[in-house]
Amino acid sequence: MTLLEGSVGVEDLVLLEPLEQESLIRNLQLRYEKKEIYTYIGNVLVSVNPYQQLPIYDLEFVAKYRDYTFYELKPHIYALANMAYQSLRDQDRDQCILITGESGAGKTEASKLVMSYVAAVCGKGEQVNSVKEQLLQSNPVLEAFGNAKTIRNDNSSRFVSEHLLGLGQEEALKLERDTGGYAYLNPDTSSVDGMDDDANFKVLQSAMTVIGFSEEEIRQVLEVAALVLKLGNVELVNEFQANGVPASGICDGRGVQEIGELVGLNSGELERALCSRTMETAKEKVVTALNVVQAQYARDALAKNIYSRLFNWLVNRINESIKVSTGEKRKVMGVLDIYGFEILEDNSFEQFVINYCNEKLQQVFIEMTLKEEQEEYKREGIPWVKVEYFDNGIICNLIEHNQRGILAMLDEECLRPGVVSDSTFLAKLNQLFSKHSHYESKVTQNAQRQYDHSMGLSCFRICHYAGKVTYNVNSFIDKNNDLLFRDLSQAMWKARHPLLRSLFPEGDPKQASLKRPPTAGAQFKSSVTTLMKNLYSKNPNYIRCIKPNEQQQRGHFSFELVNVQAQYLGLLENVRVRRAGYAYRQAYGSFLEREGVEKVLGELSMSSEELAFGKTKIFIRSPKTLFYLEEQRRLRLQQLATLIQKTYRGWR
Ligand code: AOV
Ligand code: MG
Repeated sequence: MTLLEGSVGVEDLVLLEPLEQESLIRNLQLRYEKKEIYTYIGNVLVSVNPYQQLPIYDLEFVAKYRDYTFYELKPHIYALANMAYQSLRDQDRDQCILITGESGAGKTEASKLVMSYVAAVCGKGEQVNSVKEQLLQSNPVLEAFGNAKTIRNDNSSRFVSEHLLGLGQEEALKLERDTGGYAYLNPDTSSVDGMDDDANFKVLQSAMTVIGFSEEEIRQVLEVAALVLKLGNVELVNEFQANGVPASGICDGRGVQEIGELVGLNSGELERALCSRTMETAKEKVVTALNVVQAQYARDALAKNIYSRLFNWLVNRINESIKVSTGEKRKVMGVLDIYGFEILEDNSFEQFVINYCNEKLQQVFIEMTLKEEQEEYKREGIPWVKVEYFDNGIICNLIEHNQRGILAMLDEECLRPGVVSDSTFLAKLNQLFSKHSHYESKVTQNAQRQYDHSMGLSCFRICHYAGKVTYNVNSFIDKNNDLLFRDLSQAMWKARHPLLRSLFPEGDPKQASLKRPPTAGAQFKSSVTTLMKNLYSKNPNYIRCIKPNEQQQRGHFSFELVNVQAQYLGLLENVRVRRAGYAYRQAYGSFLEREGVEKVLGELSMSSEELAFGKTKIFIRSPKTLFYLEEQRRLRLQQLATLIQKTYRGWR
């Protein structure tokens, strides 16, 4: 590995001198222009999307990276995958590979590369091979159901699918080939250059077979997916009750009949579920009619809900089948592809929860990096140097505190009897957090703070680790309440379709309790908590993905765009924490034992603060020292060469 700053910049940002946001981005740019898309921050991998196939992923590369340790070769995703794999195999530690970055930054590609590397190097044998196959085949399945074309990425991981069409099976599913015929499919995105829907569908089917789905299961999965599309075409019309109160009904067309045949659900049941709502109190049941707008909302909520449950079912089903083939006592390597920090022009509930998740990830990241450093110092027997860093616990708390956090306030407002609205929610926040150092709103802004005209009255602002984000509270209450009404889950449970029924266990009247299901915010918080527990129990490996330009074009590097992402990923803070103690460390060479190194360095009369001699490694505090040593080494080699040359001439 070349350490010195040369034409391709430093391979490890820890060695950057001077360390500033700008030099950091320039270094990434320099490397990107030389097609060096990978750079380290210690053992964290930064990856800049090349938007072109680079010849660095073939079996030759796999073989190379398998045989070397982390810093011996150029930075590469295979080096990281190899480190994780070896730690799993040799130290029996469960691994987690965390991949973050914004849409189109290359997260999914990175996760595929990690999986294919592990598949290529892990042992042979029938059992291993079948697990490998299943692992690799899980990708097309998840992509078919989880991806879609968006403005930012032609193959974005979303929970909407259009690849399902182009089936060759449309007869059985009664789907039309023309995607324009489905309200839920965006006609502009129905085809993507370079994507062959028919071929992809065959890949999907064979992948599902390899994973172990039976023909029957495959059929049922496709039927449920088809149901979602058909629901989108169910037309709802205005009706009026005898007393003139607006109600709604289903316009009984072909679509409704097809749904009946597809999943065994009669149109009466469907209509009742979509167009009315049952409220239960301790004493009685009250059925109210929904107007046409409410019914459309219910229909769309149901479709989204079926789809996301189907997707979760697929993920579980795949994991189960891999678990069965590996036997119970297995080690785990989890690959997590997580959407990064997001600041849009108008930020709502979705951005709020995504950014909360990223705030938590940042917290785990810093904590675990520090812990790892501390452990290494301990192992090496050198004293621990206290590291100053920004602890974002205060922001996490502002959001998630059980009684006094923003999420708790939102839930309280959603459950409170009486007139609640987004503005009563905001008023509550303003009252509670007016003095909080990471909370701002138009109301709380006082003389000391600059009055900011860009912030609307219906907004609050959080100072996240990555920057300030202004959230508009409009629809927070509704989105938090976005639960599936019991009428809908009960109707789904009544369908005669085995898979569909199994997706709605709470629809079983015997299961129905009067307890209110958790809000969207509470569900999100609990999954974040589970994720954090999971991370703390595993050895984490980080990949930070960066998108170099908005045009999905090769060779273009936009300084501004990358700058913003680097800020959201907290790269500079990462480098600081990482080199707060000693920037650089390396194992004593096998030829030069500890004493030898000490002696040589002693001769160079280095300051003792600059170096620490650990049990197996030497630690160097600042990059300057390292560069100085490298320079000395180069000079000595030159002297030596000259000397040899002279001697040689003398001989002649
Ligand atoms: P994402 O997963 O981060 O976005 P992808 O992994 O789908 O992004 O990458 C987007 C596109 O960039 C891919 O379809 C490839 O064309 C290209 N790409 C990414 N990484 C590489 C690479 N290492 N080599 C070559 N091309 C690459 V999203 O799922 O939208 O958040 O929701
Ligand atoms: Mg993706």
